[in-house]
Amino acid sequence: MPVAKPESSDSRVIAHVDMDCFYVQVEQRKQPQLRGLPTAVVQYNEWKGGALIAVSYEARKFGVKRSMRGAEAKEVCPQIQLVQVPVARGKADLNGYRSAGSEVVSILSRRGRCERASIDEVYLDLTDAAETMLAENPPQSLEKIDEEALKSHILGLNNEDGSDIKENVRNWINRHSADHRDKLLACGILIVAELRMQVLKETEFTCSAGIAHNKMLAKLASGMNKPSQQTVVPSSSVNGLLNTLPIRKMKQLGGKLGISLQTDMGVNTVGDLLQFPEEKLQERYGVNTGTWLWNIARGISGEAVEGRLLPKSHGSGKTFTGPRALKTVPAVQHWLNQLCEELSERLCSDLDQNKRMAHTLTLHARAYKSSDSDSQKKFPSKSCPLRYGTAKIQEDAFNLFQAGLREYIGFYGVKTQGNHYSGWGITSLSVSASKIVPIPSGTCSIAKYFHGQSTSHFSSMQPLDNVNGEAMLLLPPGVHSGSECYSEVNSPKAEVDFPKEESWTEDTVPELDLQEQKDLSSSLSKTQDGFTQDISPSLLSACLEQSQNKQESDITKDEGQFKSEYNKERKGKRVKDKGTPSILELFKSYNPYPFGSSFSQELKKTAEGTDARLTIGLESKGHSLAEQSEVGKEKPMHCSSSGYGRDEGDGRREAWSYSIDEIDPSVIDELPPEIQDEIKAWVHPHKWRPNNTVRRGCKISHYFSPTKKS
Ligand code: TTP
Repeated sequence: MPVAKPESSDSRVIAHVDMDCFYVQVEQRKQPQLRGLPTAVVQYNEWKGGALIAVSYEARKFGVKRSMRGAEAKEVCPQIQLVQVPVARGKADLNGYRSAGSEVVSILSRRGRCERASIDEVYLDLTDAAETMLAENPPQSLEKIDEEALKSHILGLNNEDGSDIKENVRNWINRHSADHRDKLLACGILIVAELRMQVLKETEFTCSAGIAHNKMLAKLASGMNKPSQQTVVPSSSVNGLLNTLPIRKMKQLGGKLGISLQTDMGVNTVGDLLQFPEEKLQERYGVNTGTWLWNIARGISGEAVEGRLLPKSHGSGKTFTGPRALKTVPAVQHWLNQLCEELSERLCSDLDQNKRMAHTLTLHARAYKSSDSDSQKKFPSKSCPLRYGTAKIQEDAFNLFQAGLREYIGFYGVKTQGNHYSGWGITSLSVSASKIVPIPSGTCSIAKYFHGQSTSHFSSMQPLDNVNGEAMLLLPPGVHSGSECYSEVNSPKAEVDFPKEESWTEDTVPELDLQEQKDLSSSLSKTQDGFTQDISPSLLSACLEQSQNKQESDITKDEGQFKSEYNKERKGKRVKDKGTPSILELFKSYNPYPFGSSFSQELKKTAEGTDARLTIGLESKGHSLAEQSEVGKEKPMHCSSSGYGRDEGDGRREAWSYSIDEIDPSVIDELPPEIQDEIKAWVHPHKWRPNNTVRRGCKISHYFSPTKKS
């Protein structure tokens, strides 16, 4: 939670811009004949005409609400135009809305720091622009003030005496006696009005805005007068605004914290918080939250506008309500595959267009258990480091699901009926990719790129194709998905920064309330600790795998850059090149299931009583490695990044075996020295010593990202 500045020093000019009935506007731009008509965007399904997800202001006048189904909307407004959300892969396709949002962002970002807060929401820090205007071209010097600015709602401005409202606004903007902060807000009014007009001109979309001295107040204000209007919160009106504001309406207080404030402290409005000393709030809710509550009661918020035009995370999800609930593992896998395919596509295009990579994959689901007393139990969200490539994401997501399901249903608590699990159903599924960071460019060495590369995260994972869902669920935990390797997403806390992030998921959106979306953002951010800025070595091959034609040239470019950087790094050290060899080629062809390989056999023979193959890249703890290999006797063991896994109580760690046959010897020289040493230790096991540690993050296991054998 940000440490707030004292109120008096907050002279920033912050705007929150929110598109009006956004999806409707996007559809109306596509079909201009719908403009001005009561319209709603509906996510179609057979049940009562599907769920409304956006409603035009004309339709709202008839009482149409987002919570309605299409059929209900028709009842209250027979002439309503229902437009279906585009569909791809059997689910809503939001790409058109996303890019429409980007058009708006590109316009709004012209006057100051801009933070894209969701698909249709933006924060702007216009302080510099306002200061410049005040110094060079103050409102008083303007011949004419734009009509749009004059339509602004200025909280606290008395419009009840019958005077001309626009004239009152003009006077407020032009006040010579105003303090510096109000003068800055006056400039903000003009700038935001101009930006909104520009958005309308260039995109045909209307939007509403709040203008204040901080994000919290600007956000509160933007929703007060819609559509296509702007609202201003001078500091003198802050108390009046907050005194009567229901506590649950406040950003971040829509959930558990808000409920606790109401029930435990008797706080119903934000103003009610004023009665509590800071210490009391800290005592009850902890130091940070207590201080934060004390501050918001006074309209103080130090949260900065982040310069971020791109989403913080990507997500893809779908709900399966009522009879559509998924009740078999294969059904879940089918949908997960669709979701992962979409996610992977978006990750690749983010990489392609913005040179950014995501590092954490998270699976969320909602489920029910009909025959369980603990029916309130939530399906645990699971996350792991993200490996690029559709097949890998699908594989990892499925394993995350299984880990979650095992925990959710209780290991032995499942009664099976054929391939159906009578006791549970999945009502929503989503996969998200977070911790998105730009690829470091320029001087980074390959070693730095790869440092901390996370490999697979599922110990002893079996290929799934031959195992039916039922069997998978009944295998002991360590056998099929290695739950110790998954990090559980923490429960959300109050210090969430925004409720609607692009991580929210399409089909789930109608059923996710804002708090839940916020919770999702929060939980995603909680999983990010401990990750280094790494790049997945499987990335390039993964993207190739996904879209051969389009991506190939870019990938090749990246590979070239990648190789040349590494070559530079090696400063002329001779790299053997026999035409094909490249570590990237190796990644493309790497086979993670090398059972029966001659290498493992060879090492078995030569490694002086210890099965050396399983110690590569691992810190073996306790258990004999041969014992571990028993687990994967029939099926190959999988790798896991030791950095993310939790040891089991018995100290067992993940294992990973390689086939030397699969490693093109000509690429070995391209590897960093640490890795070369490690490989040499395989090939000359007599030189291998159990305690021979290589630098953490530079192990061979960090380079070879396994994928499911096709
Ligand atoms: P909102 O900004 O919440 O709403 P809106 O733009 O439709 O209307 P308003 O003028 O009141 O701001 O959401 C932006 C878009 O996000 C919305 O047009 C459709 C989509 N959305 C969903 O799909 N499901 C939801 O539950 C919400 C809240 C939004």
